[in-house]
Amino acid sequence: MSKVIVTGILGQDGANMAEYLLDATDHEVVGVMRRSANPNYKNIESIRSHPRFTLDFLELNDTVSIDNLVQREKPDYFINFAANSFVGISWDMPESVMDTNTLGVLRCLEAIKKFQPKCRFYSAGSSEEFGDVDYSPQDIAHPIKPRSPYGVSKASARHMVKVYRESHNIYAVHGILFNHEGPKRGEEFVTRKITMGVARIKNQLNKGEKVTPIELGNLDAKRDWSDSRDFVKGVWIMVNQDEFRLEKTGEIKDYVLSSGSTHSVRYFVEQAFKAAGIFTRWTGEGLKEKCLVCHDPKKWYQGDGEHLRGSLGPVGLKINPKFFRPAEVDLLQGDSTPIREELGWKPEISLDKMIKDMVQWDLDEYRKKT
Ligand code: GDR
Repeated sequence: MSKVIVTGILGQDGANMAEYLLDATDHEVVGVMRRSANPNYKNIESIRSHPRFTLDFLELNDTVSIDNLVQREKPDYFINFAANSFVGISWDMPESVMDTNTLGVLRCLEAIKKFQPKCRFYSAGSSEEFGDVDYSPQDIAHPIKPRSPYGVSKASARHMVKVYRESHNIYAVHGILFNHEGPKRGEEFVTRKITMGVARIKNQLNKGEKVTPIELGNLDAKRDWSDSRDFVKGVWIMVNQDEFRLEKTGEIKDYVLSSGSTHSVRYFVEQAFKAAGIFTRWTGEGLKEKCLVCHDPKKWYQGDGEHLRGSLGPVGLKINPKFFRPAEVDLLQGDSTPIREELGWKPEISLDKMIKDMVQWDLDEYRKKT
């Protein structure tokens, strides 16, 4: 039995990783969180009292806390999902983002080097490292062209991991993960913001109440979305790639995880409303664009079925310029062929199934609250 440290345990990926390991392996899992005055344990409700699960603490900004954790727990694996993970906020606090996402990784690598050199390390990289992309789909060889302080922080961490792997012989991997979502997703990310808004609007329509629209920024951005529950399996394969590799090369490599398909934010909005049984119709352009919603689309048409009536259904979504970013990554689409062919990973949950799961989860949550 091995001991696996999973940082960021209260977040989506940390919680999914721990759930997966407790279910699929016999390893001990140490879930690691920051000390916080008001922690939210919702994502780990199902595993908190599991006999192979314990909670511990760490601050990525504090070398002493990382050194102590590694000395105390003596892990076989250290999977670091703790991060400042919201791209949008990274322009407002670039220094803190670099400190957590880049120096934090460096501090973990140093602690492993000093106290537990056989420990395997996973660093959570991002498609945001590709940024202003040159070609699609993006593979591991795509140039690093970040568009945000967040992207810079992850790209720097990637180089650091490589240096520690090559200079100090540490089994350290930096996975390039494209967007990954699910019911445990943080509420500030666009997918969860949409599915929570859809659940609210569904209830408002049902009760005949005034509809409060979802407010978003750029609807045309395209992302390669997958389900986090598929990705944590890929991460586990990456830190055990010597076991999974079909051809025994002895080489430790970084891999991309992605679905290979790309869709716009607008598509996600339409599918999320559809999953809740709500019809949508777009009107207006630019900042005036709106998405109308209703349960019965017949109300929207004249007799010939072509023209919108003067009085339209309620607005379910409108644009708010404050959600636009200073610089946008317009399109991401990943090429995960190497991990599929060399290590046998493949995703199992389709985008439409994931959207349905998220909407259903939020409808249930909304019902519990009201
Ligand atoms: P992203 O995820 O920046 O791709 O990073 P996010 O869900 O925040 O944005 C996706 C796209 O949606 C557009 N968008 C909005 N985004 C948010 N959050 N809120 C809005 O109101 C909104 N309106 C439009 C954004 O402009 C963007 O184009 C995620 C994070 O999980 C990173 O940590 C991770 O590394 C990458 O995915 C891969």
